[in-house]
Amino acid sequence: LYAEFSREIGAVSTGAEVATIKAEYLGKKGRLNEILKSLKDATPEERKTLGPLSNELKQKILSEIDEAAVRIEREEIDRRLASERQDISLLDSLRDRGLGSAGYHPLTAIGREVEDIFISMGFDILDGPHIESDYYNFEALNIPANHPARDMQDTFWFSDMHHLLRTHTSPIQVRGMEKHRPPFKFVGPGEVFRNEAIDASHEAAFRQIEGMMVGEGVSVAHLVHFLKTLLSEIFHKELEVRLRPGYFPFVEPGFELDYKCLLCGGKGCSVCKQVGWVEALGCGMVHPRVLRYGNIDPDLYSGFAFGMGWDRLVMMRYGIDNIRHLRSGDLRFVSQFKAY
Ligand code: FA5
Repeated sequence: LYAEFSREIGAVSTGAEVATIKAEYLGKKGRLNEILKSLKDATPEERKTLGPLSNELKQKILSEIDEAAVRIEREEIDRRLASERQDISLLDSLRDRGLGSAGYHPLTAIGREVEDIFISMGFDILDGPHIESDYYNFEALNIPANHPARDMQDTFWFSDMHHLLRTHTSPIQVRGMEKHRPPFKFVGPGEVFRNEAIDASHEAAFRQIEGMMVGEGVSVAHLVHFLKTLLSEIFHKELEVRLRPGYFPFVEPGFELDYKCLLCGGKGCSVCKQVGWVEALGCGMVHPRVLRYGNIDPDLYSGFAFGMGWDRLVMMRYGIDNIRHLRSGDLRFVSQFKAY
């Protein structure tokens, strides 16, 4: 009986066949049960040896049936893996079908480069919401209600007049101070929104990268060092930059940093408004009142902060002469930036 079973079980290739064999040998009317039934006609002596023998046989058959079921399941998985295999990158097949290829949008590509540079300098990456409260976007940044500086950024307000689309990434400074105790340094990249006239270098939705470092003895020298390192790593060369005094209520002193326009070499074009320099970022030493809003004692700690225009960085890096291309959704534009 076992020899016959072995031959049959060795040849099965489906789960249904295994079930049939199981019924044939181990079912109520199965072949093993027939043997067990016939034991009643055997002598007590014969029963003594045949009983344990048939039990042993039953266990052996059961375990081989289990093994066969596992083997078949595994074969079925292998078969499906082979037949349902998919090329998840799809790059080659898209190219073969003449459908072009995937690539990062230049804003994404530069964003990742900037994040990597800051991570290598020990900065954390923080995030914040697009919809902000008056408190985070203005008040905690030393811009109280009715302060004229509120008019520097044309704000999209919600009808409750307490919420708005953030006009800059600076609210991330306040959120960062709530989470971190000095010393700390972080950057916060993201989309910002302003209700303003659009031209070659101004959008109503654009990106900024906020940066903040707070600790004992942090000075303007640190600020200049980090910004210079960032710019030379992004452009793979020393950029010609100039630092001008700039007014932002949340820093004191405040500066604006411009770089020599790479599109016209400083001669003047539509992006730099014929002045030869592009406004890259605002920065300065964090105002003591802002540190206090973050529960940081300005007598013990100082810090710098900057907010950099991400779109303009991308434009300089790739020689893009109009900011509107970046969000045009025009495939002829984005397909020029390939991942390989
Ligand atoms: C600010 O938004 C400040 N929050 C920056 C700051 C942060 C100062 C921390 C001090 C400390 P400003 O409005 O100048 O500043 O914008 C910063 C940069 O964003 C500009 O230098 C420019 O590169 C970019 N930018 C501003 N407006 C636009 C726009 N409409 N389209 C594209 N880029 C813009």
